[in-house]
Amino acid sequence: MKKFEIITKQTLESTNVYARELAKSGKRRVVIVALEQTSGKGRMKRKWYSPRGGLWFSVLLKGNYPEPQRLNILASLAVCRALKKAGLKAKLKWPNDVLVNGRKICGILSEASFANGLEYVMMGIGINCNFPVSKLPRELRKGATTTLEELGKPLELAVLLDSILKELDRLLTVLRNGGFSRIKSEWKKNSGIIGKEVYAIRSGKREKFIAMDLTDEGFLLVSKKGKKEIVTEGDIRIPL
Ligand code: BT5
Repeated sequence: MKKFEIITKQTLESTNVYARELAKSGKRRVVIVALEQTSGKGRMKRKWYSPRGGLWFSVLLKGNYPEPQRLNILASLAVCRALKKAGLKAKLKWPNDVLVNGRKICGILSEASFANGLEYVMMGIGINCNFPVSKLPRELRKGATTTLEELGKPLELAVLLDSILKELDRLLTVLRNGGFSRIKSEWKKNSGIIGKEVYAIRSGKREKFIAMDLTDEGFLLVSKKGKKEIVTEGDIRIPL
């Protein structure tokens, strides 16, 4: 694997914000890890709670890389593979979640800068690891889980990080060799939603569809009464 430079900080506002600063200073292949984030970011200006014990990091890449939507697919698959190796029954949920037993264990925020063409991309990955779910706000506890809750024992963050970076590197190579369809089919196998009913939640509106496929851009292809539609943003909920 081509090496990543790894920078670790005790506390950061957000590893994605810090990565953006590093991108300006010319770094090309860096991983920024924070032991705790004070203002972790989710999509659409949402908050990501990042207490001590979790694995909070951003992977910054400069060069010819795919756009954030495809990166979300790739990064979530890398996390899924690594969590499975750690003994967890990880599943994928479009666009950017990894779940265990139906609960969110990981969220991903991929971003890019297009100032002069594609300048850089980053994948911000947050995994709830060595803390009890009671460290999260009450309203999130039912829908969230941590490796500690699932495994009943702590796991080594450095080992998990290394395993994710290896999987990411492998998947980036597959992608460079034109293999997004292979990534898509592994993603679909691990998502369990294809062919099933899902709710798409966009701009506060909820609509029921059948999930059909992933598009080559990493969007979700759905259908309703035989009419196909591409979901490019928002959230997916799986009916109970
Ligand atoms: C995400 O957004 O899931 C993307 C999260 C990305 C976090 C990483 S950590 C490293 C890097 N640095 C950052 O600042 N961010 C990235 P979204 O799909 O919008 O989900 C956000 C929603 O998940 C929130 O509105 C809450 O409902 C819920 N949530 C917040 N913190 C959580 C946690 N620790 N575990 C589970 N759910 C959480």
